[in-house]
Amino acid sequence: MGLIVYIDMDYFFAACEELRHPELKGKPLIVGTHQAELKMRGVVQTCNYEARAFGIRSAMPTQEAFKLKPDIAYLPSDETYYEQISDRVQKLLLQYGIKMEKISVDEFAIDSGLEDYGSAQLLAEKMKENIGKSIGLPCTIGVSVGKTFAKMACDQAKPNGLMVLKEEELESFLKDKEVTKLIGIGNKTKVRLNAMGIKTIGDIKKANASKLVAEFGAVGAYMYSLANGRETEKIEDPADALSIGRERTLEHNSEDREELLGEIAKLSKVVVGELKGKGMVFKTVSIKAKYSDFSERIKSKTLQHYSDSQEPIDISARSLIDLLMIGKPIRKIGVRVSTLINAAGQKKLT
Ligand code: TTP
Ligand code: MG
Repeated sequence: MGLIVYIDMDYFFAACEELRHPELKGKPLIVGTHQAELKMRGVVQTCNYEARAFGIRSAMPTQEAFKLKPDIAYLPSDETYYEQISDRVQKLLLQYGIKMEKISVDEFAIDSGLEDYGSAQLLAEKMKENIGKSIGLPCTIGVSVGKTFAKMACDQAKPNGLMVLKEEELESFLKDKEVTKLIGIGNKTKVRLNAMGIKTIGDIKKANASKLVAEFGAVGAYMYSLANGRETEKIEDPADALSIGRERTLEHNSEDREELLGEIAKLSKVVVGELKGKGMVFKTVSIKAKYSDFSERIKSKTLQHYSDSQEPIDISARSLIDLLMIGKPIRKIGVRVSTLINAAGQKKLT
């Protein structure tokens, strides 16, 4: 594995709207969950940086945002359009790098295959410029020795930034940061860590590894190695597996079957959209759960016939979800279809 280039589009949904409504550029703008007539019932999905200057943030009730900036521009979310732009960014990035993982609608992790920081930085600069010129959108890029550190560099460089975080700089980069800056550590874990006298990532590094494991299990081992600058997560390139998938981290950990199936249905809709766009049909459905302790399980089902519709995915999910609900809260859910052939039925994708 070479250096990882991690790309996160800036204020993505709102930036996509500015692209087709250039008159809104430079003015505070919210993209919200609800149609304009019902906007006060919804929440802010994202907002541009002009709106952030007023203290407006993702997940804030729209009503609250309007209190902070009464004359702010508002647009309802149009996720089909954002997915299209996301696909264009993905296609553009596929030209670079040896492996790419689409992390979310606006995040991509690329294995550059490069070992030296200078060349990786040059590659990142080219990508940033290309996304800006060809698509017209700003993004921020982090480059580092692994996916997590590259993402942390990216977060720190936002917006419209580029940061190369070298292995030898990791210790000082991590040392004084609050524990929640480590990807995967939420507020609950933070409270428990604080109770153990651990406030910064540097404190995790100095902590006793077996105590962390005793307290947090796999999560403890994970945070200890990251705090020590060791990173093990690989780039998972779906092209290797000839499949199409999407996953999403849930807003709260969940053990609610219907809620999980609802999330799966949203993901399978997007997967089927991409599948149809590529003119493909599938025969295997996989559902993946990542649990609160960071362990993962994948369960699959093979259909009798090829399909390109959402229904068989959602029906399969109803039986697969029971195999995944093992008494541990689920933090991330994924849907993937595989055994793909093109809809004409002849050629296997290679
Ligand atoms: P993010 O990358 O977290 O946020 P962003 O791109 O809007 O802003 P930036 O990266 O510059 O900080 O999320 C990507 C998109 O996901 C975002 O544009 C809208 C959507 N989203 C929600 O719908 N709800 C949320 O709570 C969050 C955080 C994001
Ligand atoms: Mg973003």
